[in-house]
Amino acid sequence: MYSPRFDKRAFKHEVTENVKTLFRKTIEEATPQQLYQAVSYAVKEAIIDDWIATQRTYDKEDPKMVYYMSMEFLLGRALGNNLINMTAYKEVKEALDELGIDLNLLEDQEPDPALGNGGLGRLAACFLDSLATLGYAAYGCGIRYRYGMFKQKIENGYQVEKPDNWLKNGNPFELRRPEYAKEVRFGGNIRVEYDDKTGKTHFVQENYESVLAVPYDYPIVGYNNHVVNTLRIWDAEPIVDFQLESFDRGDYHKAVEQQNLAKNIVEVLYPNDNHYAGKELRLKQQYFFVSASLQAAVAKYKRKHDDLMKLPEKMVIQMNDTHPTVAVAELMRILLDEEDLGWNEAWEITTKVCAYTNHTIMAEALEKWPIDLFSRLLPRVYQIIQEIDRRFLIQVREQYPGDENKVRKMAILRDGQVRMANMAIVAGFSVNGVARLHTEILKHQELRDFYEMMPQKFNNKTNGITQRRFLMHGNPLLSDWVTEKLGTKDWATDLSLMSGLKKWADDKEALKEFMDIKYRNKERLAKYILEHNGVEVDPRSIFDVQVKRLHEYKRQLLNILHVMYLYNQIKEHPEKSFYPRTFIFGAKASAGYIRAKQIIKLINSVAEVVNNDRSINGKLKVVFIEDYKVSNAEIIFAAADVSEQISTASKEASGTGNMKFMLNGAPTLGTMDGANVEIVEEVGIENAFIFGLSSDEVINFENNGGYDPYEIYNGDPDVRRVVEQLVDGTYSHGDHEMYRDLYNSLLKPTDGNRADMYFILKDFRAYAQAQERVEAAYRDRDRWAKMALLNTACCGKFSSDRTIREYVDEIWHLDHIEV
Ligand code: 26Q
Repeated sequence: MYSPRFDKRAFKHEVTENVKTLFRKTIEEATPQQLYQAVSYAVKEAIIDDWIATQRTYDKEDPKMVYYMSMEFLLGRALGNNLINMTAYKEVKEALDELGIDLNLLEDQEPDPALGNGGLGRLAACFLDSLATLGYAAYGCGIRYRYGMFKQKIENGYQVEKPDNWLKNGNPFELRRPEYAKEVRFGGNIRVEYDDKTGKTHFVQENYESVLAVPYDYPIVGYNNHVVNTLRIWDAEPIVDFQLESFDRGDYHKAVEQQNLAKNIVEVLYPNDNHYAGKELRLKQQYFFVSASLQAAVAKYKRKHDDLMKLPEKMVIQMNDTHPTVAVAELMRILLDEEDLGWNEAWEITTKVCAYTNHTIMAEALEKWPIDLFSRLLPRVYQIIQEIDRRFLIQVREQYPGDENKVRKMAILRDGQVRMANMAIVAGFSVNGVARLHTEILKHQELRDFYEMMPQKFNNKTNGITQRRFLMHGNPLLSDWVTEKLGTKDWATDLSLMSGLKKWADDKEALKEFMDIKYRNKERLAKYILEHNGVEVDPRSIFDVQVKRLHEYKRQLLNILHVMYLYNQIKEHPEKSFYPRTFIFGAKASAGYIRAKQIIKLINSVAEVVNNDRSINGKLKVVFIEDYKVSNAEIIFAAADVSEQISTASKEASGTGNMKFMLNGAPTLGTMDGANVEIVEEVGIENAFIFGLSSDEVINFENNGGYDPYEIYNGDPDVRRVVEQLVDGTYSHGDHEMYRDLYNSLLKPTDGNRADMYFILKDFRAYAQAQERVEAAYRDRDRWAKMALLNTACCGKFSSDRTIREYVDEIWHLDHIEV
């Protein structure tokens, strides 16, 4: 078993001491924030010993390591999660109780480190948790943004973005490591030097600007195994000391510029989710952390080894989407220019080290950098990309003589752009999608030419989530119940054991306990909603939840149009029985995504009308939860009855929220998209509510110019009615223009897009019918309880532990370690 981490008395003493030395206060005098800090430092104390021991083990055993490179790590709060993974949560809670401190209140003092947008960033965080838990050597590599994802306020129904100054009270868990700082260079020109003696050519970057990348290390605590891995996020500092050097030399301008460059680079996370923005600063961010991370990785390797050809035996780089794919060319640069290898050697190493994960097929998310911008900022890296492209196209022409169409589609450099995905595929030894359907679409549609040329690179790794955060921490009641019913806590590291719950699926008593827990979690969420939104919701109503980033393809608009339809029904047929429902939304819209913001406003407008209509007796409530983030997500998943996963089929690469709902016993109401397909496969279609066009049907329509929404509009009076209500003032205090753009988007081609691009009207009737099936199922309490329980029981596949095992076995080939 586990050695006790916390001697209760010593821990209490330490907390008391910390409050004294940090704040010169007693426990009674300290503010909750100060207590949070004091407790966190005491917890960090305990982590540090394991951290040191883990790193010492790595030093000794020299295992192969994965560098998970990502622009985003959406970690969520550390304190509670660290205690869970140290298996010390309950003891610490007790110890604090004895000091008169409520651990939950302290946890709420911690700002969510929100260094990510949504799915891709949270996936990276789940992967780090699983890597540490399974005992693999891993580094997360990223950026220490001064401002993470913005905080969302809703003012007058509109989203307002507020800066997220998450570091303002310091960060107890991080460690600054100035001794590992690296210089990163931008711009200037490349001088070619020929060395007569060696016959070698050297490429020297001149007139560049540079910054100092300074790493901050963040402990990643494995579950119950003393492994502590590292997330290394980079801060930028000016390289020239402003006062003493440049200023005195009169080079004032350059000094100011470098100061600004350093400040700007890590200032803020781009809040775009699934959308490319060709901003120079974004490219600077990418190169900044990639270059620093690679310099550090190669230096680390060289401390122990001198044969660079064997680098692939000790490290693998996983590129989280195309955002860090400049790593390909940067590694080449380091090997060619700094390590003096020849092209063939450098290429052999690079192509054995780099692997790429694709997270989207949406055209607007593909990174294509203008060549002039790219080559100006990264002149040497650009030269290298030219050479990679040149050699690759020779191969294409060899394999497909005369097929210039292939060349056009597969080139890395084309039409004045650098296509990052193409570079990642050409250089990577592995290309993976994130759910089976998504990978199939990549192979046979989007990346077909590449798949035909190099099928061996393509593979699928269906996403997963960590049950430690999303069940043990987020849903302690259900967590304890599962442990009791299974007679073991081993599901914490082996989620397939959940299938043992199936035997309770017809046990009345067990089902009642299960639903009682759901009810208590709904009460907890109702309290949160009352405190944060001032709206009262009834925990006996069906909690129907859609929480995720706001995007047209995710179809929050379909959901709210359906709410408008239900409201019409209730008003028109007050005599008809209607099971009370609460529709809960949570979503941030990218700051510049106007239409997404209109949808948020619409949801809030519908909420205002519906929630204040006394005539419907509270049968329908609509709630928009402000500032959806990891910490409130944990509470929301635990309380959900219905999981809305209604993206236009083929558009959602995987989804991971869908898995978190399933884990917490909420059946999926969704399309056959992303990982929903595999969820249904695990739980059985009778335990989900599936509707709508298939991905093949969607793709077919798309290839044939779409469909005619007027067919539906004219043929279905219920649809026509809600669409008209967008412009008749019902939800806009008589303003007919407020939602005109949404109205137009459904019926007319706009900005070169097809009408109803996301098939909202086309799928509306099928969605409404699926919602009717939800209501019927919910009325039958036993049937519903069984369905809900079976969702929890069948979620085993969706642990990120399973995903990581697959990455390790099929891509990374890491050595297992024990501390
Ligand atoms: C790109 C260029 C410039 C600025 C921003 C971006 C950018 C940022 C974030 C592009 C895309 C993203 C995020 C994508 C994302 O979260 N994708 C989701 O990844 C999940 C994990 O694999 C999947 O489950 C989701 O289906 C997918 O949408």
